[in-house]
Amino acid sequence: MTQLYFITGNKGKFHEAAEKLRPYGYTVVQNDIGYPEIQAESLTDVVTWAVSDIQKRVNHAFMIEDAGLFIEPLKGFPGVYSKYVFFTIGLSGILRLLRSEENRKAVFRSVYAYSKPGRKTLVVTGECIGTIAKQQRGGHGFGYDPIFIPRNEEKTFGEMSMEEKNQFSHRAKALEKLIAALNKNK
Ligand code: ITT
Repeated sequence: MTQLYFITGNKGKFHEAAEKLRPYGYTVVQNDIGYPEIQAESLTDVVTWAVSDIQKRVNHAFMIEDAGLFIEPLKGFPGVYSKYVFFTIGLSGILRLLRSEENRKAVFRSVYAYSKPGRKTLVVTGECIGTIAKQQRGGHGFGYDPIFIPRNEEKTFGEMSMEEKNQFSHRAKALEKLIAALNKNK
């Protein structure tokens, strides 16, 4: 088993990544050392900047992720502000903003960066298209999971097991690309 250090303070993200990567022969180790997140317009800018900051303090391989929910009728909000919005207005605040809105299209995005001393940093992305539910449903997962229904599904992510969510989530897609890139760069 190869160890992969995942620098994150989010247990939900860590558990999903650990479960997704286990069958590929990777053991994911959570490392919660924290890092500054700049205010930027894209998730990729946030991870790229964070990688250069972490590289000054960490001298082994690591990966980080920035993720967010982009809601079409809200012009992409909360997007890069997903964490702040989750802890302020929360899911009920988002549902209130969409109360009289027919268009409920949204997309979850995930960007992973993998850094190894002496190697070029790998950056991969994953997306999951779907809609925002009329109300919160389900107690699984974390964050916005109870209000997000992936395309072609009836259940919210909150009503799915981790195994189910991991078949097609934004995080799962990004991690599949990361595995492919790591195998190619071995
Ligand atoms: P880090 O320490 O890894 O930065 P974080 O909680 O700040 O953890 P992100 O910035 O990547 O994570 O994500 C922003 C927010 O988006 C996060 O707090 C969640 O509320 C939400 N989020 C991210 N991925 C999600 C998912 O798969 N399901 C539901 N909500 C998610």
